[in-house]
Amino acid sequence: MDKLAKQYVEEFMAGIVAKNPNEPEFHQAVREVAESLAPHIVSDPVLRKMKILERIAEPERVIIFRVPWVNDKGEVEINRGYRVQMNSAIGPYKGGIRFHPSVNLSILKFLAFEQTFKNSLTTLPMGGGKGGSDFNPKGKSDNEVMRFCQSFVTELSRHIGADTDVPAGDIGVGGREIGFMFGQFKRLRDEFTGTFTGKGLDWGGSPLRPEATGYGTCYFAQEMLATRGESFEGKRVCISGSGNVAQFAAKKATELGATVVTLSDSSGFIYDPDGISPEKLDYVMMLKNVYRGRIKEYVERYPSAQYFAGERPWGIKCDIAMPCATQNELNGEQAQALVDNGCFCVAEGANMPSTPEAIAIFQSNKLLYSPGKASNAGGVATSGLEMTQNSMRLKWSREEVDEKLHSIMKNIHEMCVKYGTEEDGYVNYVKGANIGGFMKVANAMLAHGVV
Ligand code: NDP
Ligand code: 2IT
Repeated sequence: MDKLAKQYVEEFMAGIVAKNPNEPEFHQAVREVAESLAPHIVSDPVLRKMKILERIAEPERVIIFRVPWVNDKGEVEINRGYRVQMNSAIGPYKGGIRFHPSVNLSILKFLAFEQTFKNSLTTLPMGGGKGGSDFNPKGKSDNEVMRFCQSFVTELSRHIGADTDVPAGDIGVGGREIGFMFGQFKRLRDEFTGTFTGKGLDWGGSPLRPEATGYGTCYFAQEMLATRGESFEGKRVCISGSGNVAQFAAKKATELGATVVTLSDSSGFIYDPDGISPEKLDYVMMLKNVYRGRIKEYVERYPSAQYFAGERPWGIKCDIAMPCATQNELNGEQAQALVDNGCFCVAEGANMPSTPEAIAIFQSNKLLYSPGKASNAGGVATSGLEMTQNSMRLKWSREEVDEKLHSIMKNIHEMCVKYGTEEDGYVNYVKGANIGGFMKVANAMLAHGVV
């Protein structure tokens, strides 16, 4: 980066940090984008004068609200609810809802910021948003989760709508929670519209939405691998997480001929040197989705596997790594361990799972490395397809949706190659995704005037 661009980044970030104190995840996400875009912005007087990036980094609206509910013991509990409506330049706010005790404004602002670029990359008309609560669904009964969701949506319903803001799932929010939220929303509004995505197949959901993030991440990885004449066939894959994204990434990677050897949760990871076969993965899905158990139970069922408490899977030898759990779950040291063990491709299923130090190591070693906003965009893209089906009041087949998802992931890859190819031919997918995602939003904002 030249001196002018560097100076722009530092001045811009000083403003962001001053205005948004104590929000490290938000600073991290914004800095990465600013570094990619700076050379472009300093050479474009219109972008600079119209303060496009400055405006993108300021949420259009943030809603914070009390979520009171009554637990099974009859006690009153109080959580905090949020919706960050980041950017609506190219479509209604769109993005998931996260229920996790760690949820705070910094995390939701980073996610909503990333979502704005990701949604633009899908080529579908969706703006960026994210919401959630510090509610912890772990150990809660279905009735408690329902009461919480009903209270959460009672307030959120004032701020969302099919043409305004369309929430979906994220960590701690899957089919069960979307069902409870949609049910309460429908009751309050007395309307049946596509205001949530990730709905059940019988009541407006899209085929393949549950699979879409994990499958899409594998489709994107396939495109990256193809640039080096490689594929998933015969490769060893380390996956972190064991939730929605991890499960379907494991399923597709296995279908494509790879051997998946790890899965994890926040307590530790399992290593199965024989590979997590389709039958074993069916067990994991039952364990996590129906019984809501812990991944360590895998080794009780399959004793040839090992469980490593309190550790992450990045020390296990693999060709391809797919972080699919949470932000900053892969640091510089772990990135170096992956590189030393011969890993040559990292496709992020989670949002911002690699720290800036880890990304620098992947890129300086010329790994195929894709940031979540490019490789995990299949989830929100299929949410966009769900919105389209809802508007048309019809349902496409699984095959039709899969074909569209596939072509969207290919398109995003092409966009990354177009904007991210460096002089030596190395594709910097971070730069490609940031510039590619920015262009459409910036052009729309320029057209709309100062709003
Ligand atoms: P789930 O709630 O289904 O699963 C989350 C998984 O990650 C669980 O295994 C969970 O373990 C683990 N995890 C969560 N928090 C932490 C933590 N702090 N440290 C270690 N492990 C953790 O969520 P998803 O699979 O939907 O989401 C995973 C990632 O993918 C997130 O980054 C999300 O933003 C991103 N994403 C999700 C999309 C979707 O469509 N669902 C779309 C695009 C991105 P435990 O059970 O112990 O908490
Ligand atoms: O991070 C994400 O892209 C999601 N959690 C999915 C958002 C969506 O609206 O489907």
